[in-house]
Amino acid sequence: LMLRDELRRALTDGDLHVMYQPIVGLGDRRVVGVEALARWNHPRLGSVPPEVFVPVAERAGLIGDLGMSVLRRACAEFAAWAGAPGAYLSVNVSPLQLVDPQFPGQVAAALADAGLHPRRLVLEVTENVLADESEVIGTLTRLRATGVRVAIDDFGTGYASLRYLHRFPADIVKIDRTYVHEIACDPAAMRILGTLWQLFDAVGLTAVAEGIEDEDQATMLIDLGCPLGQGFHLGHPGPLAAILVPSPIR
Ligand code: G
Ligand code: G
Ligand code: MN
Ligand code: NA
Repeated sequence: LMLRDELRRALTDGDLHVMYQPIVGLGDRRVVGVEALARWNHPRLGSVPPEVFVPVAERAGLIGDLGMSVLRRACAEFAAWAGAPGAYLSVNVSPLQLVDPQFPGQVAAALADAGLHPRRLVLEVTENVLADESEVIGTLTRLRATGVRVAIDDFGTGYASLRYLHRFPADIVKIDRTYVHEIACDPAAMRILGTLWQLFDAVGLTAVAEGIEDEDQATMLIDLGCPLGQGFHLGHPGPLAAILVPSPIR
């Protein structure tokens, strides 16, 4: 059984679907955004995780199709969701998608077809894409000129230097969950995080702490001055309809 062929079939048959995890204000717990996460339920293999099928798609030259299929579906579902007006949709993008010159045009078409304003979309890229700078920076700059925003995903796990932190065209920075988990037991990690906000402010990045798994972590992050968070404690990935939004006070 070739996973590559199965994936190709899944793409044609539309077997991939999308789960959404809320991104919330740590102070008021209001939903400010949702991250789209691709899911594949194979009829015989059961659920195949993205850690497995994304690299397969990248090697098989299918990541462009897979990425656009996820993006188009997420835009359509998100546009039809009335749960959190003004919230943004955050979609993961492979570095390989960013070197395809057709990508910005495809994103614009997906947004237009869904009737979604570009400001409602955030594209998540890992800091490792910065390794081969020029092409990727050009693509991201073009996208941002249309209003689409960019998030640096898994911040702290790669090798982002100060130099590209201030040259990289981004709006949001997502602190990797390994850091978030360390702050509970490592005072040095906490002090480092506590000073990063100033740096992020200086370069105009809004921070999201990832992987928040309990209230202690949430409280510590609030004390450290982190505005936004995501994690199992704040909401698991699921269908959009399952995202509980605080009802307005009447
Ligand atoms: O959904 P989960 O937390 O299991 O995701 C595991 C990894 O797969 C994460 O690194 C996430 O960014 C990645 N991932 C999930 N959905 C997509 C997608 O649609 N495209 C890409 N490129 N990566 C994805
Ligand atoms: O790399 P990226 O940040 O896109 O990864 C998203 C992945 O993180 C998803 O697969 C999601 O299921 C997972 N995730 C989300 N919240 C938590 C959490 O609180 N703890 C852990 N361990 N994983 C989480
Ligand atoms: Mn992500
Ligand atoms: Na991440």
